[in-house]
Amino acid sequence: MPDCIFCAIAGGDIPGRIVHETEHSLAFLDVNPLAPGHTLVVPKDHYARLDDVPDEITADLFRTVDELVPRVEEAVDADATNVGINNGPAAGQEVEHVHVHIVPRFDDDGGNPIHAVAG
Ligand code: IU
Repeated sequence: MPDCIFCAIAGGDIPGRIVHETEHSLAFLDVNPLAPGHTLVVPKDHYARLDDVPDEITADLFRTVDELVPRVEEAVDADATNVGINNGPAAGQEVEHVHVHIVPRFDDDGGNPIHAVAG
């Protein structure tokens, strides 16, 4: 999709700090992290909303998230993670390319729930 920043990262047209890749999914560090290790997992192809994503790619996306959560926690010595999607502009989605946030959390970071994950 022209003018989509995550398509540009997935296509290698602009650099991203990529941490993992599968056939359908790409994981990279958020440029404006809410916490050290804040990672985004996206389908390589452009879909604006979660219900636009074909089932096979949704499965790959969430399998990738599931695999990455413990690795992200270990990498930054986190105690927990918030995992979330802002699905649609009214929910705070700023980049119109589906992305799952993995936000590391720490015992001493206040423990506030993240109701809307925003960068
Ligand atoms: P949101 O769920 O659409 O609100 O989150 C978008 C995220 O994408 C946000 O955390 C930004 O910091 C992040 N991001 C990025 O990592 N790289 C970019 O070039 C842009 C946004 I634009």
